[in-house]
Formats: sequence, structure tokens, C-alpha cells
Amino acid sequence: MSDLGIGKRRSSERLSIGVVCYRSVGGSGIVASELAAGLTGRGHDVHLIASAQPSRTLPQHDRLFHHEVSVSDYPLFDQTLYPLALASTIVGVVRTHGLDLLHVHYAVPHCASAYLARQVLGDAAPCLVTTLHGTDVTRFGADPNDQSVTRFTVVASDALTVPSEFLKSEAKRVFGLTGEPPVEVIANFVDTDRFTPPARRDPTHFDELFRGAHSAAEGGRPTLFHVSTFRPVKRVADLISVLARLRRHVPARLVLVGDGPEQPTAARYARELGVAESVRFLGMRDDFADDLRHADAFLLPSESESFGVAALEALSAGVPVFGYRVGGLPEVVSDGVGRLVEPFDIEALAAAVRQVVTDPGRRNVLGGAARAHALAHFRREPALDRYEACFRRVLDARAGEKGERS
Ligand code: GMT
Repeated sequence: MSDLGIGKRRSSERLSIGVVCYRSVGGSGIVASELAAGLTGRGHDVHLIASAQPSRTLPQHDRLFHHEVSVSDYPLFDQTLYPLALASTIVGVVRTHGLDLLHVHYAVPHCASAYLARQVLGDAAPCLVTTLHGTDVTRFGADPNDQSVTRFTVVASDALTVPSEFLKSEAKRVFGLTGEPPVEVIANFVDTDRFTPPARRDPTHFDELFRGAHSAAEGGRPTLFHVSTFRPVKRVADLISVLARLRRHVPARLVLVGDGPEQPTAARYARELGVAESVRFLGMRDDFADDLRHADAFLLPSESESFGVAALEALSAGVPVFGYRVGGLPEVVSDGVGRLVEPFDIEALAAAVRQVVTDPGRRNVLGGAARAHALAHFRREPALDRYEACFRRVLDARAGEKGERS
């Protein structure tokens, strides 16, 4: 742990940062992992704490340390003790490696675990920055059963960040935030080197995947793409409805990446609507960038999204994005890089997608604008600057308090 001393920290000072996140393909885990990689690249020591190695594959770095939360099993327990195990892991990491600051992603139950760990650590406790991501506010923050504990542990953070203005106003409303801790919008970012448009888009790229399913005349395109955790909030059945509507006019196909509770529903619905042969589920995988960049359109018809990392990755790959005008999605997908329609107007969504995928010239204009939009507004380095500045503000305030006490 670096010696805080009294007064301001130098902006070049190397920090020791603990990052707590979920390992799943969900956006919060991706943002946390990419952030961890970026911070190590800037010379900080980062201790990534999760139940397993995060799904986003990261380059090895001698400043990046992985700590797995191992949850005890005992016949008495009929529920997982993850929150307790996480608190113990945090305490262990701080005692062994020293941390200046803990950055937790997704409040539930991470803020409660961090709160407990800080109580145990007393004066050695690191500062705490929490990034709220979405349903931790809109679902758990708003649920009367969970609200009091969630709120109590969220407001114990030294600072809060959110990925969109939408989530900032939701967090303020739901948790009744009035200024302390401060809430800062730091938009999610994308690795624009990993998600790039191809040198030349190959309209036959997906033909192998659909081999045998279609007549030769159907080879080529258009191909729709989707990536998600297949939770009910993602409305994956709408993807199938859009595909079925599209196929009345064009031989469209749909490729889905990810897994979750709604996957069987989507597969069944595809069979019911007679489009199963035109749908491919690729499952949970992290190596989809090479496929995504050849898609004609990316669909994210969610009920709600505080941001939509998957949509941003598509934009960065030069793929136009389509969905509903909900939550923070309009802060990511502006006109000219795709289309958001009124929630939950499937006809309008299908019509918007059809207009673009049947007009290669228009699709390419939107794709070019999508890539430019991602480069202009969502690159990683400016976001890292914002996080670093937030961390240093919090650490300076702590150093100031210690100075006043001594
Ligand atoms: O809040 C969630 O549902 C989970 C979370 C996740 O881990 O995927 O998703 C949220 O955080 C992402 C990263 O900031 C955002 O891109 C997603 O829009 C957001 N999901 C929702 O708001 C439903």
C-alpha cells in the first residue's frame, strides 16, 4: 500500500487497487475487467477479485493479480455464502497486499461485502468507490425487501459512478441521494482495437454456420447479431419475432452469443414461428468479435438498459444497432448509427431493421458512422482518466481527513 501521508497525492503515484466484479459475460464484468487491464497498463497494481477468472480474456500483466472468492460448502447452508466469502477475500487481499482503494462493480451484494470488510479492517480499510450498473439500482434498489440494506451499504461508499445520465437520475431517486457520496457519470468504454470493422465485410462469412439450412439462393445475407445474458430483461423472444417478420421479405438469419434463463424460450419460440433453421445459438463465448464485425445489424431489444455495452461493442465493430428507446440506450445509440424505436413496437423494430439490411449502401454509411461514434465518444483512455481522477479525489479527501485528525 502506498503511504498516504498528509496532503495531496502526486498524480503519477502508483496505486494499489482492488476491483470486485462478477465474472459473467454481463457488461459490468466486462467493464471491470477492461478497466483492470487499462489501469495495470498505467502502472497501477490491480487485484481483480471475483468468483472465478472473468470471462473477458485479458492479456497477462505482472501488475494484474487474480483472487478467486472461494465459497465454503457445509451441509447446514442451503444458500451460498458468497457475500461473506467475498468480504473475507477482500480482508485477506488488503492484509496480504495492501490496497489504497477498492472499486466494486454492481452494488449487490458487493457493497455489503465491502462494508463488512472495511469494518473488520478498521484504520487499514481502503477507500471505496462503487460503480452502479443497472438492476442493482432499478431492481434491488427499488425492491422494498432489499432497499434498506442496499441503500445503507451503497451510501457508505466514498464515491459512486454510473455509466449514464439515466442511471444517475434513477440512483438519486431510488436511493434518495442528495450530494454525499457524489455520483459521477463515467460512460462505459470499448476496446476499439478489439472491436474493429473488417478491412472488407464478407457477406458470405456466416454461410458455413448455416450450411445445410438454406438453399444456395439464401447464402450471403442479411445476418442479425445479438449478445446477452439471456435474462428476461433482454426480451430475446422479440429477436425471434423480428426475424420472423423480416423473413416474410428477405432471407434473414440470426446469430446469438451468450446464455441464460431465456435461451430455451427463445429456441422454442423459433421452432413455433418456423424460423429455427435460420437461428444459431453460439453459447457463452468471448471470441465473437470476428463474427460480429461481419453482421448486417446488431439487435438489443431490451426492456431496460442503463447503458448497453454489447451495443457499444457492435458500434465499434462498425455494425448498426437497433432496439427500443429505453433507459440509457439513447445515450449510446444516437440517430445515424442505428435506430431506436418506441418500446416495445416489434413491427417498427422489424421495419427499421429491414430498411437498413436490404440496402447495403445505407448499411455501410450507418456502419461507418457507428465506428466513428465509438471512436469519438467511447474510447478507453478518456474513461481511464476519469476513473483515475475520481480515485485520486477520494484518496486526497481521505488524506485530508487524516491530516485534520493528526
Ligand atoms: O444490471 C444488470 O442487469 C447487470 C449488468 C451486467 O452485469 O451486465 O448490466 C448493466 O450494466 C452494464 C454495464 O454497465 C450495462 O451495459 C447494462 O445496460 C446494465 N443492464 C441493465 O441496466 C439492465
